Parts: sequence; structure tokens; C-alpha cells
Amino acid sequence: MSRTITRSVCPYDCPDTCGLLVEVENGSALKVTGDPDHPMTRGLLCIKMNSYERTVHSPRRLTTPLRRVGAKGEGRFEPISWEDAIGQICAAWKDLIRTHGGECILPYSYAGTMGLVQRNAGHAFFNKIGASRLERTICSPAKDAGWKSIMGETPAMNPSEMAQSDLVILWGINAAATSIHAMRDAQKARKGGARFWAIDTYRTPTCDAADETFLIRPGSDAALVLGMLNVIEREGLLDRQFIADNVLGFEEFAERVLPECAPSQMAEVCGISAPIIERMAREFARARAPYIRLGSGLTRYGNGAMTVRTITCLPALTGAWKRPGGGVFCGTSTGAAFPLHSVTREDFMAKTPRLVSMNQLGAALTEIDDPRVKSLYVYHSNPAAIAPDQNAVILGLEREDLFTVVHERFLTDTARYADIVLPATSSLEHPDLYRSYGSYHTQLCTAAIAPVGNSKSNWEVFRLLAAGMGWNEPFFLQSADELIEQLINFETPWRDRDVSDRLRHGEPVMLIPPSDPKRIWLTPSGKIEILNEREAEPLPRLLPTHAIQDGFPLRLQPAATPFALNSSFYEQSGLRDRQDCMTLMMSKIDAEARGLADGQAVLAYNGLGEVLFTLRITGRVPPGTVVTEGVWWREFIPGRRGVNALTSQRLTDGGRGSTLYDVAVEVKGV
Ligand SMILES: Nc1nc2c(c(=O)[nH]1)N[C@H]1C(S)=C(S)[C@@H](COP(=O)(O)OP(=O)(O)OC[C@H]3O[C@@H](n4cnc5c(=O)[nH]c(N)nc54)[C@H](O)[C@@H]3O)O[C@H]1N2
Ligand SMILES: Nc1nc2c(c(=O)[nH]1)N[C@H]1C(S)=C(S)[C@@H](COP(=O)(O)OP(=O)(O)OC[C@H]3O[C@@H](n4cnc5c(=O)[nH]c(N)nc54)[C@H](O)[C@@H]3O)O[C@H]1N2
Ligand code: SF4
Ligand SMILES: [Mo]
Repeated sequence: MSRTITRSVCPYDCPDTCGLLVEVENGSALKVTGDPDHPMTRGLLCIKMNSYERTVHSPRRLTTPLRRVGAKGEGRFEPISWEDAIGQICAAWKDLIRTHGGECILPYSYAGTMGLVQRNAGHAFFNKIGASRLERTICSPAKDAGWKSIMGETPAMNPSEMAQSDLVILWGINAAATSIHAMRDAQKARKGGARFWAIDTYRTPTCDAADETFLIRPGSDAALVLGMLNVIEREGLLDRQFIADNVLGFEEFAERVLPECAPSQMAEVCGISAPIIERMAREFARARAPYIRLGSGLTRYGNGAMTVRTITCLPALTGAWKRPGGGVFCGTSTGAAFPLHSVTREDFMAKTPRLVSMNQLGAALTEIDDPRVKSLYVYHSNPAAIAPDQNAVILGLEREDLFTVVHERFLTDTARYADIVLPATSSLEHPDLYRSYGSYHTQLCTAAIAPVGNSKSNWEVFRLLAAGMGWNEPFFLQSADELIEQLINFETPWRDRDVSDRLRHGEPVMLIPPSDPKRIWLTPSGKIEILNEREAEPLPRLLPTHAIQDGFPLRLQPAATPFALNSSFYEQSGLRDRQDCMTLMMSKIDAEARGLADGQAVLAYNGLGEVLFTLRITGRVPPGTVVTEGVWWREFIPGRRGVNALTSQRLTDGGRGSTLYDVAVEVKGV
């Protein structure tokens, strides 16, 4: 028996991008563990990835191409060969392009794998076809937009500075579930004497580990911040010298915005009382090096970008940036470190195609003409479960005249609507290069095992499709390894030759931002731009959420669970069994007001849909808010509608992001 250990990388959409060790025996992955030598992972994996081998070798894995024989959504298919599958897809597309033009084809992909080659494998192909272009903005573009508005292109501080902070704030991030290594660092800082605050809309496991938790009304963090800044200014706690040297627009902000932000007024908006806002202001301003780790939860609102802008003012006006450990960390952006255009090949586009927001797939499939979307190609994403407005998405997927192809590891909610399903490899079965958005680490990995069944990687499928289209473009003849080498073999100030060589050898290495993130502000003015005249709203101020206008009394949070990652990992029964399916958490006050009892079936509804839940009355959720965790597959859901039947296709104020948390509902017993 041959037993080997191969280094690999976690492919999922998680800021930690862990290093893995894969124990392989007779061609199978026996066990996946955390790499003890990865500087951030240090041997610790999350609950989900601790059993990754059960995903890789799941009996649910798709192992052969399939053709639909039942009704759309029914899930009845028959096996076909790869040759047949590629032949049928290319024949259908050639025909559609001839009659309707390339834009009638819509690719839909997101973050099943974060590897630079496999994640972006379809761009060159769809650019060449002239397909509609997907605006990939479901996650947190409002966070980037808010940060950029004030900080421009300034790179993120190194998150390891958290260790030097005396006040760690996990803000709108459930790190105990979504970023366990940041959670470990926060707990370590706390043991070293730092205070640890959590600011969230309900009491998450992250809050349990904090010294203090502040529960806020959904989408109202800007009110808390403006109230704090009102106090900080009034009580002379600003860092006037830092402001004079580094900040643009403070005078305007202090004159036009702050006077209307007395804590008593802000308390009415955010639900945190005036005395507590005052205390938070003083403790923040007096901390030596307060460190804010900003999550994505609070950005998925109609005012999400503005919320991030407002929070970004805190370290700027108190001078927190001056000291090691002080500042706000939103996430690293290392796009310039690798020449992604060598994979995405924008130069293959004959003209700029129509842009379709991935947050508005329902509308794209059911409303848009000129041209109508006639074919949808989904890869490493599960829009029937994860996209907002599930009813509209499903209505679209049911269209008989829509030719749908889904490339997947499992028969997901989306795959069930496909005309043709293609089996995908898992990350252990293909090579790729990974970078992290929660640190500056980057790592390459090779395949640890052969493809399971007849599955193929994203890149392999696009090579076959290119051949099927009859193209002889040399780009599509390359292997994934060749594409990876082009990404590495590129001179950039982010990496020297030594780092690139270590990268080639599979070591986790750190990218180095080309400018000092804590001193050099890469904005047009060279200062931190609290006033930004290029914005429709030049100054940070209070903006309403979308849901406020919907006329339903409760705010719904479709939050993350530690036992899954968006709709991934539901294939593992062991992880499913550790969660309660479709539970709605509600305060006792709200339950009593509606005459509802713990454990009963309830219907949450709004103008978009209605969803069946089991009620759980809990002190973890404040009155006015209800919470459900996880994005369940419809096959496990009694009412067959997931939480996204209640979320809307509306977009954020900046970045055109999803507003998945900006939801109002009413709840009744059934
Ligand atoms: N286990 C697990 N890990 C994951 C994921 C998962 O689904 N499960 N998803 C992955 C992905 S794709 C992403 S983008 C990240 C996201 O990870 P995070 O950045 O943690 O974002 P969310 O989990 O969306 O929301 C974080 C918290 O914000 C809170 N929140 C919502 N609205 C507000 C608000 O208005 N104000 C404040 N202060 N808090 C608010 C929510 O209740 C939630 O507890 O996690 C990744 N990691
Ligand atoms: N209600 C609610 N909705 C949400 C969220 C939420 O917290 N609550 N989170 C939102 C966020 S932040 C995000 S980022 C999105 C994420 O949405 P998606 O990116 O769609 O993420 P997943 O649900 O993880 O689905 C990824 C799919 O890719 C498949 N896959 C994995 N690797 C490969 C591969 O190499 N090739 C191919 N072809 N397939 C592969 C997996 O089997 C899985 O079915 O969801 C959003 N939707
Ligand atoms: S999901 Fe995140 S925490 Fe879990 S193994 Fe992957 S990178 Fe690490
Ligand atoms: Mo995300």
C-alpha cells in the first residue's frame, strides 16, 4: 500500500485560505488536515474542512455527463459521453449565436473554487463567443466601494497586527463561523490583555467569546458611528494633529454632518442607548491602538457602502492608524500581484458586451429581452439556492426555451434544472494557484488524486468547448499548469524572485504590498478622503436601508452557519445532522406578540415570497430581528423554498452588490 502526503490549499470562498495536508492511499484521499507549517493555518481547520475527504469521495459526486430526461427541476437524467455532451452544447450554441447573437448566452459562475485559473477559466471562452458578461457582485463589493471612497487604492494593513491592539472589534463578522483564524487571533489578543468587542445584529458564537457585545438594528451601524464621532469631537478626543496632516474634509464633516448626530438621536436609529454610545466613543478614542476587523454582513444593505465609509472614519479621526495594531481591516486586495488578464483574455472581446448583474438573475431570465437569454452556463455556483429572489430565479430556470448547462460536483438545486450536467473535479483533483483575501498569503497546489469518475476541471471543460466550437486558438491548447506558470512568471513589486521560486515549490508565501499601508494614502489627494467630491454623497452621513420602505415589521438576517459555506457542504450528512434545518430564531417578545410557540411551524413572508420555518424562541435575537442560518438545498427543505425566496434583487448604494441582509418580513403560525 502506498501512502503519501501532499500539500494542498482550501479552495472555498473563505478569507483564511488554509494550507492543507492530504493523506493519499491507493489513489484516494484518506484524510485532510490543517498544514502545521502554514503561518496562518498552523494546523487548525474549520469543522467543515476537517471532513473534506467526505465531500471529495461523497457517494453524491457526479461522475459522468448527464442529459435531462424528466421535467426541468425534477432531477431525472441519463448518462451520456463527454463527446456527446460537448457536441450537443456546441451545436446548440452555434445555432443560437447565428440566430440571436452571442449575448443570448449568459455564463453564471462565482466562488465554488477560489483558485485563480479554475475560478476564471470561462472568461476567455465567453469573451470570444461575445456572450453577455456577468457582473460578479454577490458578495461584498459595497465593502470595497466604501473603503475605496475614503482610502482609495491604499492596501490593507497586515491583519497580524491585531496581536498588537489593545481593543479588538469584530464588527459585522461572525468570525467563529466564517473566519476561525481571525477568531483565534482575537482570543489570543484578549488573553494578552486587549479588550474584545463584537458588534452584530444577534448574539452569534463570536459574541460569546467577546468581553462585550453590542447588538444593533440591521443596517444602522452608521448611526452608531456618527453618534460616537459626535461625542469624540465634543469631548476633545480627536487627534487634531493626525487630522491636519492626513485627512481631507474634516471641517466640512464636523460642520455639516456631526451636529445632527447627537447620541440621543442616533440611539433611536440604531437601538444602542445614548449612554452606551458615549462610553463606546470614549473607550474607542482612548484606546492606544483600536483594531476593527470589518465583516461583510453589514455591507449587504441599500446603505452598505456608506456604512463602511462611516466606520472607516473612526481610525482616521482618532489617529488609530499611527500605532501598530490600530486601524480598520476590510480584506486584502492583491489583484496586482498576478497578471490575471493572461487567464481572462479581455482582448478576445470583439466589443463590450451586455452586463448582467448576478444579483438580478431572476430578472435576467424572466424579464430582459433584446436579446432574451436563451442559454445559461453555470459553473462553480448554485444560483437556484444562493441568488436573491429564489422564486424569480426558479421561474427563469423552468423556461422550456432556456438551454441550461451546469458544471458541478453535485446535483445541486441549479443542476436539477439543467438540460446537460457536466461532472466537475474537486480541488484535490486539479492544480491551481490561490491567494487570500484575509491575509497576504499565496500558495500553489498540484492535484493530489486523479479525477473522481469522469469528472473534469473547469479549465479542461473550456478547452473541450473551444475545440467543439472549431477554434484553433493556441490559448485553449494550454494546460492549467502552463496558465499557472504565466501567472507566477510575471515581474511585480509584490514578489521578488525568491518568493516566486518558493511559490513554485508549493510553499505558502507572503506577498508584500508595494507601499506602506499605514502611512501612504493612495488617494487622488494623498490624504484620507472623508470628503470625496467624486461621490454622489460627498460626505459620510445617515442613509436609510431598502427594507424600511417595505412595510413589514421584522428584519430578517439570512446568516452563515459554521457547518456549511453558503450552499456548499450540504452533501455531507454528518454536517447536515449538526444543524437544525430551516430554523427561524425569534425573540420572546415578538413570538408572544404573534401568539407563536417554540418549535411550531411558521411562515415568514413578504412581497416576494413565503418560506416555511420551525420557530426557535431565543434570547440570542433582539426584538424586531429574526435570524436563520445556512443556505439549505431544496431537497432537504420541507417547504421546498429556501431563505432566498425572501431576499430581493435590489442593489447596494455602491458597488452594485447584493442586499441579502436588507430584508423585511412578517411571520405567522401555520
Ligand atoms: N462557516 C461559514 N464560513 C463562511 C461562509 C459560510 O457561509 N459559512 N461564507 C463565506 C463567504 S462567501 C463570506 S462572504 C464570508 C462572510 O463572512 P462574514 O464577513 O462574517 O459575513 P456574514 O456571515 O455575512 O455576516 C457577518 C455577521 O454580520 C451580521 N450582520 C448583518 N447585518 C449587520 C448589520 O447591519 N450590522 C452589524 N454590525 N452586523 C450585521 C450578521 O448577523 C453576521 O453575524 O464568510 C465565508 N466563510
Ligand atoms: N441566504 C443567503 N444567501 C447567500 C449568502 C448568505 O449568507 N445567505 N451568501 C452569499 C455570498 S457572500 C456568496 S459569496 C454567494 C456564494 O455563492 P456560490 O459561489 O454559488 O457558492 P456555493 O453555494 O458555495 O456554491 C458553489 C458550488 O460550486 C461547486 N464547485 C466547487 N468547486 C467546483 C469546481 O472546481 N468546478 C465546478 N464547476 N464547480 C465547483 C460546488 O459543488 C457548489 O455547488 O452566496 C450568497 N448567497
Ligand atoms: S473554509 Fe476557511 S477556515 Fe475552513 S479550511 Fe477553508 S480556508 Fe480554512
Ligand atoms: Mo461571499
